[in-house]
Amino acid sequence: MEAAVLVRKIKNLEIQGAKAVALAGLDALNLCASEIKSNGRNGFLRTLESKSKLIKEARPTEPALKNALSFVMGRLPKAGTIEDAQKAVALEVRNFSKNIESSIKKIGEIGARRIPNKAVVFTHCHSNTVMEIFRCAKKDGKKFEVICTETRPMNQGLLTAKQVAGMQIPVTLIVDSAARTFVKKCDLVIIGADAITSTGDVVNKVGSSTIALIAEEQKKPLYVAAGTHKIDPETAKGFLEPIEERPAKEITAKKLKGVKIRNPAFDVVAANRISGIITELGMVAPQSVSRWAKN
Ligand code: RUB
Repeated sequence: MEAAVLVRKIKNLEIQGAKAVALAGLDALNLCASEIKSNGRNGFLRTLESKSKLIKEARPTEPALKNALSFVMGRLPKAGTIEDAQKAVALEVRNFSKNIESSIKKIGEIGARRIPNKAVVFTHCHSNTVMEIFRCAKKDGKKFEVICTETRPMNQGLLTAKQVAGMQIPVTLIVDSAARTFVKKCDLVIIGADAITSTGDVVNKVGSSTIALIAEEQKKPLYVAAGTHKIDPETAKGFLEPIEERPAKEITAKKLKGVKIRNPAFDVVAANRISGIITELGMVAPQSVSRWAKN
């Protein structure tokens, strides 16, 4: 596959979820490195840097993607041939990808311990990390059920429901607007994340902040499952996490005269509404992000 095709798939959500986006972005960078035609090493590196920037821009609210690509670009050898640089890209892409996979495995084990036997777990959108928690809890012999939202406008919740059912876990799919009715009936909420800010706020699929408010109102714990590669270092410098605004056609294909359509893909769950962030380093308080991020 060509790098440009992969980037298109990331942009149009054929590849979705922060983990899958980061892994696909790494693959795209590796493909770019093998596609670049350049005589000199410096030209190669300049072109690769601009390709890396384009890949990062495919999904603006994805620090895991940005961190992964910056990590690889920052570890390329300072001297040597183009082939040396290409080999280094391939090696670092492999290393970072393995890192993401092992982080999710660890989060799965830690998160599964928070699911009590016979629990009803509420989730939103589709998170590969939350899926791993469900997989581990099932493997541990826990009996539990899942309620998930359909997640308008792109219906990622249908994938969640399908995968959960595939694990032989009872699952109920609801419309997003029924969230309050069903959070009342659940024992805990577990959602994924696209970004973690330096103050411990979490950015996830639009609707997450409403679910967090309901969870607070109903006194239900809300956990966020997310690896530390999702921390956005830019937020520590004072920048706000950018919220991706997606095309109006995702909401309706109809032309509605005089109607403005807004389609933000994400919203922000305040740190004080999060009972814990489940990371590969352990269950941590969102308020302690800046401390554990350095370790
Ligand atoms: C997906 C979304 C998910 C996180 C989970 O949004 O908000 O909750 O990405 O990440 P989109 P992970 O469908 O717009 O990509 O899969 O790494 O747990």
